[in-house]
Amino acid sequence: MKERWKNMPSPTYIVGFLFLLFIVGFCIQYTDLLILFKQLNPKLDENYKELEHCKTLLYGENKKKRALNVLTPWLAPIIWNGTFNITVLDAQHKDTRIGLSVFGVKKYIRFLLPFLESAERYFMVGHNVTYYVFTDKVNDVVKPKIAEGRTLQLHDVTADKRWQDVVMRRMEILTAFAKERMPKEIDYLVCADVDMVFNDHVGVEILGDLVATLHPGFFLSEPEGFTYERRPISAAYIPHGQGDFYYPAAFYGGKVDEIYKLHLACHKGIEEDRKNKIEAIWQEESHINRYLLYNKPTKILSPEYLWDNNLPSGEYIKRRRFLAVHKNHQEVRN
Ligand code: 4YA
Ligand code: UDP
Ligand code: MN
Repeated sequence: MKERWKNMPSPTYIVGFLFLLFIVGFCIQYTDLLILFKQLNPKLDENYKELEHCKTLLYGENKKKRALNVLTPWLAPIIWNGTFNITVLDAQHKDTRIGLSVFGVKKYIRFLLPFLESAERYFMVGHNVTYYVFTDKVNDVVKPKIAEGRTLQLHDVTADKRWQDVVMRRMEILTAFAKERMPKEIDYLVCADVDMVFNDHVGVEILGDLVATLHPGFFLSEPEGFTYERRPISAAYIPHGQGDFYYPAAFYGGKVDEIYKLHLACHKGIEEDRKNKIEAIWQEESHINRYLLYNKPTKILSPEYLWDNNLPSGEYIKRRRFLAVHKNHQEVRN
C-alpha cells in the first residue's frame, strides 16, 4: 500500500498541472480577451487589426456607412466595382435569358432611343436580351439597331392623365407580364426608368433572385432620413426605426417569379391605398421599399448602378454605369 503512494505525483505537481489545464482552456475560450494584450506581441497586433478590418467590411462601423460594405447584415452581397469576376460570371450565364423592361409613356417617349442605344452598348453585351418597351404610341417609336441574339418588343399601354398614375401603373402591367408572358421568354427581369442612359458596363453581375439598388441620394443617410411612407394607414407604411436601405424604383430586378411576387404585392398595396383614398409619398417606390423590408433582396447594387452627376459624394462612385438624364420635371410630366 505504502509503495503505491510513493509513485503518485506530489500534490504541488497535481495542482500545477490542473492550473496549466485551466490556462489552456481559458486561452481557447477567450482568444478575443487575449488579443487585448496585443501590445505584448506585434504579430498578434497585426492579426487583430486585420480582424477588425474584416469586421468593418462585413458589418460596417455604423448604420450610416452600411452601404459602403460588401455584405448586408443578412449576408447579401453589395456589388461594388472590383467585387466580381466578370469572365467567370459570363461563362456561368452563357445560356441565361434576360429581360429589360422600360416605359416611355406620353412625353417620356423621347428618352427611349438614347436609352436603348446605350443599352446596346453597355447592357448585358454578348447575352440573350429581350427589351420590353411599353408605350402609348407604339408607331412613334424609333427603333435602334439591335445586335444579334437580342429582340425588341413594343407593347401598347394606357396613358394615364396624372404622372403618378403612369408610374404606379407599371406595377399592374408588369404583374400581368411577369405572370403570363415572361416566364416563357426570360429567366431574369430587370426593370428600369427610361430617363436614364447606360454609361459603363452593366452585366450579369447584377443578376440574382431579388435585386435592388442603393438610392444614390440616400446611401450615406441615417435610416431616419429615408423617405419611406410613414403614415400607418398606407399599405406602404414603414415605422420609424425600421428599414435597412432606401431603394429606388428606377432600377431593380430578379428571377421572373420573384419579380412577379414583388409587382403583385405592390399593385395590391396601391389598390388598397386607392380604396382608402391615400397615395404613398413616393408612389410605387414606397410600396417596393415596404416589400423589400419584409422580403430582403438577395443582392444589392451600389449606386454605381444608378447615379446622377448632380449629386454629392461622387468620390465613392468610381464607375458611373447607369446615369440619370437631366430633365425639366414640370415640362415632361405635363
Ligand atoms: C430622381 O432623388 C430624379 O427625379 C432626380 O432628378 C434625380 O435624378 C434623382 O432621382 C437621383 O426621396 C437628400 C438628397 C436626395 C437627392 C436625390 C433625390 C429623388 O428621391 C426620391 C425619394 C425619389 O426616389 C425620386 O425618384 C428621386 O429623384
Ligand atoms: N414615365 C413615363 N411617362 C410619364 C411619367 C413617367 O413613361 O409621363 C415612366 C418613365 O419610364 C420614367 C418613370 O416612369 O422614367 C419614372 O418617372 P420619372 O423618371 O419622372 O421619376 P423620377 O425618376 O424623376 O422620380
Ligand atoms: Mn426617372
